[in-house]
Amino acid sequence: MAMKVYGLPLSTNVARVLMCLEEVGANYKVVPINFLMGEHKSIEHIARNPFGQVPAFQDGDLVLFESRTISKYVLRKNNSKLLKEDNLSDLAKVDMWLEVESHKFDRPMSVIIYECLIIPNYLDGETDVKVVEENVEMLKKTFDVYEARLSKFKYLAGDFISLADLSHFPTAYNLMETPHASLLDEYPHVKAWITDILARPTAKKVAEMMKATA
Ligand code: GS8
Repeated sequence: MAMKVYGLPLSTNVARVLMCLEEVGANYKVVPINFLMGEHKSIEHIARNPFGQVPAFQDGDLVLFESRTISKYVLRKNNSKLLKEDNLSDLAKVDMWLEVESHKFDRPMSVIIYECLIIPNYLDGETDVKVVEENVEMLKKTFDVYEARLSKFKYLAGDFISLADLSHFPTAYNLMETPHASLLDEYPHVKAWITDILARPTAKKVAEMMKATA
């Protein structure tokens, strides 16, 4: 039976899961959840994700939420090498950089995306420039660390690609659509690493799905 992902691919947290499903060639189906109709707050959806958010995920009787947990489940189920589960220290590094992605990259980027893309394009409002500047400063501190790391290793956890890298894909893809994409010119190793991730066939496929639902 096909696994089900509830949410629209344009949501970065949904796209993260889709990327993993594509990486392992899984049989899956996207079940759209319409935010404008408030479907994410419906009783049916709250039963899948008690925070009333997307994604939610179903594989038979198993129902999960939290995109990074779902991603790990999908990769483990398919014995993917993207978690490095056969090597305890590599796996610890994958987990560590995945935490960094969640707290030090995704956090400022979510605000930047909301202010620069969602507010003007979907909510007919104005970007709060001060809030964006504060979050760009936060992002730069993260990129300083990434630049140093990626000047020594090809990928974040080491010289192997992992979920820690791929997990950046949806938000990095959106960064390129904001006026702050040029920030990457100050970070050549980070720019090359993001270019490499975005060039993966799975990233291109999910990017098309994101565009189609934007
Ligand atoms: C965050 C989910 C989330 O913020 C995860 O799955 O990784 N830590 C969780 N989802 C947003 C959509 S952005 O992709 C969402 O559902 N927002 C609607 C809301 O909070 O009401």
